[in-house]
Amino acid sequence: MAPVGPRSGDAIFANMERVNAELFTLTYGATVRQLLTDLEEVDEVNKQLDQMGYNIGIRLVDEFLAKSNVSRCVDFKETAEVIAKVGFKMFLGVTASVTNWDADGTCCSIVLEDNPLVDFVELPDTCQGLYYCNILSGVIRGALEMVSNTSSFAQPSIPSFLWDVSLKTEVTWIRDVLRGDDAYELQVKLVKQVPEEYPYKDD
Ligand code: MYR
Repeated sequence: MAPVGPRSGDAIFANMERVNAELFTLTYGATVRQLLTDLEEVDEVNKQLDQMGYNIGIRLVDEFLAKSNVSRCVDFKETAEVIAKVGFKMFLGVTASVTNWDADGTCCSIVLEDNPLVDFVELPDTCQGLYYCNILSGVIRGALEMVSNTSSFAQPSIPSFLWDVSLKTEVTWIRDVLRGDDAYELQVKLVKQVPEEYPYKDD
């Protein structure tokens, strides 16, 4: 019989992390299931998941900045890398890669090989049009509205520390393993950069 003794802190934390991740995955699944019951139409569920993600995303940036050592990104390319490598790791426990940049650096894909949201998930035929992970597109869209890039918007008349730039994006699924594709791929398209001047005047 194997000796029974105190388990190392690392083992306990690893186990807690696994349990937390499973609980999160199951809770998300229960939320999607409830939305399907309540809203009946998969298109409505897709919209609702996106909106829930957006509401989370606009709040996530503060936590992200508080917990990470990341400072302001210089452009959209750096921001996309930070989301894929640091943001996904922090909030989902996996990293993603950024690919398929267009020529002017305003459109890219974030590709996830591993997606803990879909552990234990199999979609029935009645859910064919469902974007099960649509919460993620909303999270990215919301988070990007709250970040500010220092040099991507030039406004020479105002000192750079007095303005922020909100990034308005469209985020759409290109590939989805639950729909038979080989990976999860989100296209992130920068539509507009909106300068937000601080309401601050030094008289
Ligand atoms: C800045 O330029 O202000 C820093 C930009 C940091 C953006 C980080 C946003 C984190 C959102 C993570 C999304 C995770 C999805 C699961």
